Amino acid sequence: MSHAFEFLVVANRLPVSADEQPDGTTLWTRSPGGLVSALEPVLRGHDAAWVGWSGRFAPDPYSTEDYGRELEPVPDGVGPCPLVEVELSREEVEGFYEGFANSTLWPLYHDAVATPSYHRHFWEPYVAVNQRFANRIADLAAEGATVWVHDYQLQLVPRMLRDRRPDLRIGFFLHIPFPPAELFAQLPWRQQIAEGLLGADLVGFHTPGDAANFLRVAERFLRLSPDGTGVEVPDATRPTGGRRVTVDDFPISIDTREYDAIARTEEVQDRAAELREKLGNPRWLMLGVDRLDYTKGIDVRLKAFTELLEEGAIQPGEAVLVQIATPSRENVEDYQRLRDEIELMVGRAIGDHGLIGAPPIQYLHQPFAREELVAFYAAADIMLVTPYRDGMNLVAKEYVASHGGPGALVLSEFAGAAVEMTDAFLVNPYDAEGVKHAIVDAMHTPHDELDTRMRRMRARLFEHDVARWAAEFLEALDKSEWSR
Ligand code: ADQ
Repeated sequence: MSHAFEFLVVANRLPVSADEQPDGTTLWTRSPGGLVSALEPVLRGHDAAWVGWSGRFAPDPYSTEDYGRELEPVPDGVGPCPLVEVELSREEVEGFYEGFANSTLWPLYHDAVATPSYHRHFWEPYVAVNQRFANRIADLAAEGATVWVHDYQLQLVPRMLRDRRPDLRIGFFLHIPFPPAELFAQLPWRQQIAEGLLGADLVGFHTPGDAANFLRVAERFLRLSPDGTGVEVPDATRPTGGRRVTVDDFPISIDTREYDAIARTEEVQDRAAELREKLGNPRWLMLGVDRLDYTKGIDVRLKAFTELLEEGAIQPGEAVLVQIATPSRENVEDYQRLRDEIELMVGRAIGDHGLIGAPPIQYLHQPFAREELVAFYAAADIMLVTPYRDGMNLVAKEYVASHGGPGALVLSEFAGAAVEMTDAFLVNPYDAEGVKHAIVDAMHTPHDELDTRMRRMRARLFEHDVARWAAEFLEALDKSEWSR
């Protein structure tokens, strides 16, 4: 592709997935998601492309099995804009993605709730893959183009890109939390990561706390002098010898109107009623929806719910907990162990407290279509979102957007969403008694109060949707020092 683009979105994954079929052809499907729908208008309005990995493995030049195999190029028209694939081999995915991204950075950035692994054989492919991304972008971007890099898999890209293309306007957004400096200190490559991010003109986070953590890291490990809104970094290519990096919070959101509209359809309303019916029309339908990830605190709510059954605060048949846990990162060992732990907890609770035909917990380890998820949200009286740490947590927002009437959101203080959603029943997920209290409180709060709290959360969510998030980030990038 020799065309030079004015606007590039860069993320680990392309907004499509490629499934290789038994007959050797590739089936391309669009991955629906908040980021794609938020960016769609911007992508369409600009001369734009999306750079990322397709999810399939590039041939390994050292493998005889792969001899002569080539990847079919991404066909035109499958995405919202031209898609540029960065090819990754199976080995690179193991080191860069399953290794450094998901076994080092993911646990470290989530308060080390699982022990991060620090291996040079993870770091090296992380550097190599980030460099490949940077090279691709450098070759594709028009003079003075805007580049928006996403997430923890690509933190070295801003600096690598600036080294080759100082003319570009570079924004970076982190979708997960940024840890406190004391924890970030563990990372053997802390300086390289901090410098990598500071290659951007604008670095965005979900919450003010994340932004403050990052500025403190710049101070402590790079000996810079940040102020409240950014930091000056040395830059020999500038006449002043330096440039300013803006650092700010941009809490991501969802397409609120779309969730609300889906929830209002007759099909979804009927399905919500049918789900309640099938679950035995319990007085309280409680719901958890998460990727099966150890940061999400699925165990927290299972434990709380089970203890409430044991203590009689919930009578058998009175409440049902539906836990939807999407399969996730199944090649990473911690995730395999977590699945066993969760399924043991569910099995025990059903064994100890189930009635014939009426288990107190329904566990679904499956992906669902959006309409079906919305039907669950619409049906649920109490939504349980109890992560130990979460960048934002879109599920909390999706519930509020989809649940028109009175309903209660039990929400961890350690989710980014808690900053905005102060009308939720906020809990400390490490405090088992506190979580139980919040659930009981949610069960017995009068409907008119639940209704008022829900209305306030919905009003905020309608005003702050994902389109506004993207627009505010791009506007701030536009105003960053680059343009002066
Ligand atoms: P995630 O950790 O994936 O995202 P979250 O924000 O909750 O967490 O988003 C999960 C998404 O997956 C939601 O849109 C949800 O509807 C969907 N989903 C969950 N279970 C599903 C199922 N069974 N079938 C289909 N869809 C399902 C990361 C960060 C978050 C941050 C987002 C966005 O960890 O903190 O909010 O990025 O920045």
